[in-house]
Amino acid sequence: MGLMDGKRGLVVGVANERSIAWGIAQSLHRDGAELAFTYLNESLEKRVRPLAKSIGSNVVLPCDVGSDDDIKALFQSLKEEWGSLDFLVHSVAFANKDELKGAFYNTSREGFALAHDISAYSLVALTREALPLMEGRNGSIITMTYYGAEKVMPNYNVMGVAKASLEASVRYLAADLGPIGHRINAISAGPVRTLAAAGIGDFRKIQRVNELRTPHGRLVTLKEIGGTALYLCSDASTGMTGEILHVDCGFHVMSLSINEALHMSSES
Ligand code: NAD
Ligand code: 0WE
Repeated sequence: MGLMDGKRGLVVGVANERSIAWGIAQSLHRDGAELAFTYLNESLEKRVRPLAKSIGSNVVLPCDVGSDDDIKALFQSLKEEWGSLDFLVHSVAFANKDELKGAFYNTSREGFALAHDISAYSLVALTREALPLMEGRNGSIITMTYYGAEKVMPNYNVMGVAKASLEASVRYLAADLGPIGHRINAISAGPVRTLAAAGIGDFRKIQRVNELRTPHGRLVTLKEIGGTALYLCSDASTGMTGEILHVDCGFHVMSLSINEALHMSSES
């Protein structure tokens, strides 16, 4: 008996075994969900297919979320394969690497549009195309966000602005989806060393500051993010929509690090 028995869902955003989307997929699978996956390009297909197979899934489809044609073809294939859908996991973000450092005002018009297109608009487009398959099934949609949407995070720059757009999109989509029985929520995760994070210069420092500032005194795990995703995709969370849940070991409730504050008072 699992929370997700009899439910089918699409997971968008697995690149490798360290992807947050893969952590989420494992949690959903453990509780009985049947999963389909997408991959961005052929080199990632080689990574995603074996991962999908390892949890008994052979529905693995291409999709660049920057392409309306890809998104339409994806849901056409899913319609033929399954006919219906109970949940959707959106775990995709992209900005030009050279705009994830330096001054935010140096963001180019194209870079700003690209970050918003791939990281925020894609949720709107995927939601729209998923709706016909979710009809009458009280579906659940989740997406991944980050604290840089709420507060300035050095170097996160245009991604922070795109995440703010993503979070507002969750609220507007929640209002659209409520009357037809579906829900949408976001998980705001603490820093995890994934492929997307590996491209960031000071990522180690960011993780260290998080360890020191969180009440837990450690970083969040993929399993913990997966557990929250399981809750949000399951009927355990039917009273919740439009919400942003922080799965960050409590980082966002702290102002100063307690360790730091104690250290200072002992010196005075
Ligand atoms: P990841 O690199 O494993 O996943 C990012 C995914 O986005 C990859 O699978 C990549 O193929 C996909 N992608 C990029 N451009 C795409 C496109 N045009 N079409 C389709 N797919 C595309 O890294 P991750 O850290 O697991 O990132 C997943 C999500 O989690 C992102 O939204 C990210 O912003 C968010 N997030 C990450 C962290 C972190 O510290 N790693 C923290 C909070 C939120
Ligand atoms: O959302 C993210 C990462 C998103 C991301 C990462 C990359 C790296 C490679 C988007 N686009 C790209 N483009 C690339 O070419 N995170 C929450 C992880 C992250 O990224 C940061 C962070 C944190 C945390 C960037 C700067 C500062 C902190």
